[in-house]
Amino acid sequence: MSNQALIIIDVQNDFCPGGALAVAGGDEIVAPINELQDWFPIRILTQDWHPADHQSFADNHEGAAPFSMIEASYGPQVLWPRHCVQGTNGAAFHSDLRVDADLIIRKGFRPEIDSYSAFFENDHETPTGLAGYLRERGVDSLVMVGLATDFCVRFSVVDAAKLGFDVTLVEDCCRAIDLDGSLAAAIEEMDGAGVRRVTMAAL
Ligand code: VGL
Ligand code: ZN
Repeated sequence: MSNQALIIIDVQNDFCPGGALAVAGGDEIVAPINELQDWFPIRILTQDWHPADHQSFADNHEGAAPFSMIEASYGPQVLWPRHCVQGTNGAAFHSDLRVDADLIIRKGFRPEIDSYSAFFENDHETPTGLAGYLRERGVDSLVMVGLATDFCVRFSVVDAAKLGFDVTLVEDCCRAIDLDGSLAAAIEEMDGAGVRRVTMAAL
């Protein structure tokens, strides 16, 4: 189907076991995602891509613990362990991931603002350009997978639905961080936004 695209969120070393912000089982989704890539002519990868002085890093805030919260100019922001620093091995895609997508969209490169969503930065108004790219290519239906279900995947699928795309989340091709109930909140929000949640077998 030419109007459908597969969006693969942040399948990077730092989100896989052994990485700086490891998501349990993050590496388990690589093989199924590669299989899924055979089914879609249009594939897009996202890559979390932070400068060393990024404000989402706990170690850029004196005395702040990883996973604590700050109030950023655009609202609450989790302080993460330093991860996905531009050009490092941690920011690289998992070495087994098939990387021949049409587009790689990098996000989180502005020091003062985090970007979970593939569509908007965390102020919910600065666009990444992805929506325009998809529209110009005539894409209206998205199948989305990746890491982490309750952060970058959540914000990406919800934004996609709000932008009017038909959105399907393949849940067994995602893994979650699950910080303070964030997975349950993510599922509730995705359901409310009209996102279809399926397994790969049901696709
Ligand atoms: C992510 C936290 C910080 C993600 C990225 O890809 O879900 N989570 N940066
Ligand atoms: Zn990040």
